[in-house]
Amino acid sequence: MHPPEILVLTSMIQPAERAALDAIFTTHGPLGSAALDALLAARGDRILGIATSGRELLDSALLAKLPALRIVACFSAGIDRIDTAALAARGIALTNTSAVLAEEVADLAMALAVMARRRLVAADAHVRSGAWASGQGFAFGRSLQGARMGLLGFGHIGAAIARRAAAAGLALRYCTRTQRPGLDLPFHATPLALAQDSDILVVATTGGAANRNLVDEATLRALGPHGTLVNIARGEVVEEAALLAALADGGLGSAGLDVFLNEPKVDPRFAALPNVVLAPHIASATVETRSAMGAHVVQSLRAALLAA
Ligand code: 8YV
Repeated sequence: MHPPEILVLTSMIQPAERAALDAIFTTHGPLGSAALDALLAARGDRILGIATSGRELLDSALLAKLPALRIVACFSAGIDRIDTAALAARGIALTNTSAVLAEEVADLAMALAVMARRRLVAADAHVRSGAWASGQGFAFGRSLQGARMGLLGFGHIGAAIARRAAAAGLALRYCTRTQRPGLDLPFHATPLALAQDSDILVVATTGGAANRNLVDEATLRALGPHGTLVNIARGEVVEEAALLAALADGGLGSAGLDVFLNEPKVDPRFAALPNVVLAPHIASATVETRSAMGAHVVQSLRAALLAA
């Protein structure tokens, strides 16, 4: 009995978990486009599962070449580049790692909020440059104590951020498409209303076309000159040109960003801004969490394709 064949579209699964996939499945990929086309032409009808990530495109054209596909296991929370409607129409299972990585991503969201409001990047430079030693003063930051934190999105990640923020003394409010029954926090129906009632706005929504520019110029400027934006979701959710302008002219006080519109080719204007913390999409990127995410992918595929 040959092991079930799966297609691996992502190179982000760590070696130990990739070895686990190789041990129980016949694995193909990751492959360049020409080699992938050749594989699909030769064996596409034998591929039963896919291991992918939120950064890979899995569209209807690719799915059409996989008539026997039964499961897609996604090594990420975000599934905005996966044609989920096409999967649902064919009854193909889809799993992701939202629950696995939520605590890790929430840690980084809180770190970005603290670093942005307490000016940690500028503080580090102040010491390294010798400015402190030479007697130069360092301007105050803004406190998080009692600050109003608005959560835009309240899934696994938003809820994990809320637990941390509540324990740290922040006053929580949220905005989601529909109000959450039983969630005893102030609800706002729009991002603008949330920003008008927040000192810190944390973007924890899904990405994709439906949420493009959800955080627009008016919302950014409603946070104000002492306000802070944190984005650990997707770059396209925030109107980036408006963000750059508001950070540059003081309409927005500070930002902590782990995601960008055209990452990894980040707009060079960010590098010139002293009031922004920049991270290279590392919210889930720890040894422990990436290993757990890979194990979740292995288990999802095993359960779907090797169940007794
Ligand atoms: C991924 C992400 O975890 O989970 C997501 O949606 O944005 C990332 O942190 C990482 O890219 C691995 O796919």
